[in-house]
Amino acid sequence: MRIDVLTIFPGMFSGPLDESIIKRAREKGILEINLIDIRAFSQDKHRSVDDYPYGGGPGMVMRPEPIFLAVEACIPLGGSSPEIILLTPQGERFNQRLAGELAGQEHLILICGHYEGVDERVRQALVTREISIGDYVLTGGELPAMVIIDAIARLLPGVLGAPEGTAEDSFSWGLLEYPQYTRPRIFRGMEVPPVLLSGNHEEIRLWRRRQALKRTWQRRPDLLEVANLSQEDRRLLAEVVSEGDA
Ligand code: 9D3
Repeated sequence: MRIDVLTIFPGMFSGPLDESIIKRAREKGILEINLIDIRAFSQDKHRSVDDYPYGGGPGMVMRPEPIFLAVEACIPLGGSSPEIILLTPQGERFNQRLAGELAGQEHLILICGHYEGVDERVRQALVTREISIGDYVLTGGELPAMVIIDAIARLLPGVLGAPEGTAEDSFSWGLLEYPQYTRPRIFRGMEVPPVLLSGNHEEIRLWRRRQALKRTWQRRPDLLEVANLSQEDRRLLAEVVSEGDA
């Protein structure tokens, strides 16, 4: 997969995309990330990328020309048309479903918005979808672009090692995880639940499932509304709810 990122702050991307799993995905050639400095496509002598809003008002607006030229430079002649995504607080909320959808594309162009926004004609004539990563105010689209790249990268075939922890079964999907422990068995007086040392795999499975359901019920009851629960899950959940403890 190829991802072109258009930004006025390409330096912000050094680090997060050069480490760990994304670094390896790039080295393996599974993921190609190109950082494009929008300012390099500004034609005026001051290399300006923003201007005053027509009609007045506070702040600045990103000029259309450098963005159009940068996007056009990314579109291969006679190739399949890339998805052109504007990162903006006004976009569709990013989630795992959208990550999966985007991971199926051959070529993405991510445009990082800034200032008070981008000229509306970028939306009108260039952008194929708009994405927000959540309801909080950031300074620009750069961190959202990195979040989206990270979520997509781990879904690309061959990026994660064994597709064991990757492809969660339909039952685990959308539940919070059960508590995990490693050595030592007693750390600063806090003990590992004995069931995990019992060697009884069925007991362990039931305990973990119960813990996952309990945690989800306590912290994210909204997830249980849409979760795919088995008969056994419903029984365990009913126990957890009737207990009503912490
Ligand atoms: C002060 C300007 N705001 C007026 C209500 C709108 C605004 C525009 C641009 C607020 C923040 C930003 C910068 N943020 C993004 O470009 C952005 C973003 C975000 O702030 N939160 C969640 N997802 C995203 S995606 C892009």
